[in-house]
Amino acid sequence: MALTEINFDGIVGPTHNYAGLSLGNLAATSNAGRTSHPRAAALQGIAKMRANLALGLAQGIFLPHRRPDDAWLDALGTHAQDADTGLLANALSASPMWAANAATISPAPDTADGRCHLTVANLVTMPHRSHEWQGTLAQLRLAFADTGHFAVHGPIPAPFGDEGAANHMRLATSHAAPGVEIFVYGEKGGAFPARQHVEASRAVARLHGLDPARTLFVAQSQDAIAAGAFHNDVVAVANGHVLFTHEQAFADRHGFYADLRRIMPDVEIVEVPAARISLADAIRSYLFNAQLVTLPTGESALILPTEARDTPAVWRWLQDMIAGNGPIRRIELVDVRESMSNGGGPACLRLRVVADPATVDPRFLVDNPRLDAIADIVSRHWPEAITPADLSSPALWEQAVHARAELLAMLDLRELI
Ligand code: SUG
Repeated sequence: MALTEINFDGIVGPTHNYAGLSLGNLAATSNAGRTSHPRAAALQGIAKMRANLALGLAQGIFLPHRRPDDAWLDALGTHAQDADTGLLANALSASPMWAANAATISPAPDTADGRCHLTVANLVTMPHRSHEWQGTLAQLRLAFADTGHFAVHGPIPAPFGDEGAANHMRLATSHAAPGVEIFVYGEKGGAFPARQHVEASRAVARLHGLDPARTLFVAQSQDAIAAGAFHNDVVAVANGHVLFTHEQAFADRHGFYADLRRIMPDVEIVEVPAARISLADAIRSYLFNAQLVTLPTGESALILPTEARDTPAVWRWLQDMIAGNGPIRRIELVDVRESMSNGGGPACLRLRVVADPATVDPRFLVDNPRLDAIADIVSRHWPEAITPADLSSPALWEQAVHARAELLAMLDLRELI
């Protein structure tokens, strides 16, 4: 079968909660202390996957990690029972759901050895995310074990922060054609941490064997980071030959667009002016944290969170775009509110891998019957609600470990336990 884009969504884990751990992520910090609904959150994610299947797209999954992360607490010389509340919250985060931060992917047509390269993201900037890579790497090594087609790399060493695909874009005339890979990094300074360091981006490009003539390193604008764009995928998204971006996403947009047009003359840049949609509205609505996908018909579609409809300036702009002659012809809305309240939109929840599905371990691919079986486990075992006080409850920790074990057993993935 030909190369195709597979979206791997992180299944929302049973400890999903609002602990406000992500400085610079305005949704997460403003919802700190709220009651979360892990069961509803996971079912929303499953409904999004079903909607993608209905559009004719290939769909995969990544599994929740073990929480609390006893191995991490152990390495810190403590245990869930006696860890302070801050460390415990960091050990309980369900943040692996945001699969866009799992790894950076360079599809086979872009790499020197003709294999798809994947580098697990080290996520070193945020403590609650810094212990994800081990659990992610274990899954990447299983899902992409076929070394004839895939090369899986370990994390870039600290202190060079790497946030994975959330700060990486690929443009190509078709999924199977050589692409232009764009690494978007944050400059140091500003009110909030810049999580993607250029040193990490350059290392990933070297490890993947990318052609320097088709690889760009682009700085995020300080304004975007200061407005809460802790990842580039909150202000820009690319697919096929379309770049959809906010006017203020990049430090030097004219230089970037010129470089891009030189490498890819037929690129279509859909730029949203700040005069139509402010950075604040773009970030509130997650307009750019959409999944920009190519449908089997060849049409481009934008899969948006319902917050885009609820933000008047954004909805007006989208209506105008659809009525016009642009390359994005269709919009679809999905409800992922529980994840959105932690700053994770539709695009954060998925990792795109361009590959032949026949080369991927089938346990990581889903159709509707498999999603039914996952939804059944979620409905029976995921907590309905978690309050801040619940985080120190041994009963919650036990339920979380048991719920995940049930899911892994059903999916025949016990080796991840
Ligand atoms: O890293 N939220 C995540 C959201 C990640 C969104 N991903 C992309 N944009 N691709 C983050 O900030 C909140 C968890 C908390 O605060 O408890 C959190 O980690």
